[in-house]
Formats: sequence, structure tokens, C-alpha cells
Amino acid sequence: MKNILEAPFMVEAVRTLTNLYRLGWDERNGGNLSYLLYDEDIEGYLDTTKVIRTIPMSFDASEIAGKVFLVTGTGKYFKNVQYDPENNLGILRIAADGKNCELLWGYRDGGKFTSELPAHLMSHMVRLAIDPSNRVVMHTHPTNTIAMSMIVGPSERDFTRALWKMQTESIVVFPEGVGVLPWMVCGTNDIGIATAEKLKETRICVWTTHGIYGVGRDLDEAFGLIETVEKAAQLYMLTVGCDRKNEIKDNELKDLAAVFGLNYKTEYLD
Ligand code: 2HA
Ligand code: ZN
Repeated sequence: MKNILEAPFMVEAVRTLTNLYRLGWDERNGGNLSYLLYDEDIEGYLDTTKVIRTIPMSFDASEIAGKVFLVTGTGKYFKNVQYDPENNLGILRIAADGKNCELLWGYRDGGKFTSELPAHLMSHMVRLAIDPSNRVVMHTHPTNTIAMSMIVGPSERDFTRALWKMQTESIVVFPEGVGVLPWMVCGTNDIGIATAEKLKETRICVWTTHGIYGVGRDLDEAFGLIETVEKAAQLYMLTVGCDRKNEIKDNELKDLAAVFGLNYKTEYLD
């Protein structure tokens, strides 16, 4: 077997998690990631006939039985992933019954998957139904997005409009807008169901006064979405309370959408 720490998916995941930590978005054990792995990603790196442990889950994921995911560990710090991937990450396969998962690698100290596994796997299920090449669900705590959620509140229209008006890139990168959940208890099936519901319409779901979920076909796409939202939120926070004289206007956003051929959420513009 080749060294799994050198597998391209692993190298990229470790770099991404390290980057998220360095951005200041994943304090302590904040944030979590799940990454759908294909057979060709793990072939030669992992003996998938060897199950280390079977870990029960609190919900039914039979729709994605047999699929294999790289998932951050509960209580683990993004800060530490690069120094000890095998303890901070795990590779698990959804068992045939959909109610358990089989640990194939990682969580070396006896740990288990993130407390947000319900939100992750429920999100994978809805996104795979929409886009079979979606592989990543990323949850992080970007500072300005959280700050903005205290000012703008949970209206998706208000939140999306504010982000779109801060910079030209916003409507281009997320023309469908952003989903926003009111504050909810995290780590539960309920927040998982609510998040997955939002991700049927958008690829971003803001958790008010907590953080954000972003999805994508690969790590770059999910991260790129989140960083674009966070950049707009930063511009919003830098100018909040100021007399903004030059936000992008509704008609300008419409012009942009026409030239770029964007399938945007038309109800969000006046
Ligand atoms: O796992 O971010 O939402 C730490 C969290 C919970
Ligand atoms: Zn969180």
C-alpha cells in the first residue's frame, strides 16, 4: 500500500483545513469538513475490506450507503490536522443499513466523526440528487459573515441583496443567493434537516450567529464560494454605519446578470 498521507485528496484536504485555520475562521474545534472520495482516490492507499470500527449514526443515510467520506473528527482542531492527520481525520463508509458507518482509517485515539455529521450527510444527499458530482460539504466560522448575521438578520432576501451590493463578484459567484437559518441548536438532526432543505435552493447556508455551510464539486469550489461570501461580508462590516454612497444598484446588478448570462434569483432585485 502507498502512504495515504501522500494521496492527492489527503494532501489537498490537509492544506485546505490548515488554510481555514490560518484565516482565523476555525478557532478551537470550530468547523468541520466532509469530502466524498471516489474509488480511484483511495485505490492503492487503503484496504477497504478492513473495518477498524463500526460507529452508529443518529439518522438514516441509506440513500448514500457504500459511499466513502473523509470527515473531520469531533472535538478536533483544524490547527492540529497538518501535524497529525490520522488522529484528527477519519475515512468512513456508510454501512449498508444506512444507520452506521464503518471506520476505514483515522480517529486513531478512539474518536469519531464531527458532531455535525447529520448536517453534512443530509446535505450530501440533497446535493448529490441535484448534482451527482458534488463532493464537498464545508462548515466554518468566517468572522465577518457571523458579524453580519447579527446586523442583517435571517431574511434571505436582505442578506443576499446586501452581499450582492458590496462587490461585483458576489452575484456572479452565487447568483442563486444564500440560504440563511435562524439561530438553532447545532449538532442536531433538526439543524441537519433544515440545512439540507436550504441547500436544495442554494450552495451556501448561513447559520445565524454561528457560521456557514458551503458545498461544491471539489474543495476549491466550496472554499471559493465561502471566501467570496466572507469577502462581501467583510466589505459590509467595514462600511456598516457609514453613509454608503456607492453600493451596486439593482439595475446595475441586472445589467451584470444579463451580460454574464446569470440564472439569478430575480425576486431578490427590485
Ligand atoms: O464542530 O463547528 O458546529 C464544531 C462546530 C460545530
Ligand atoms: Zn460550527
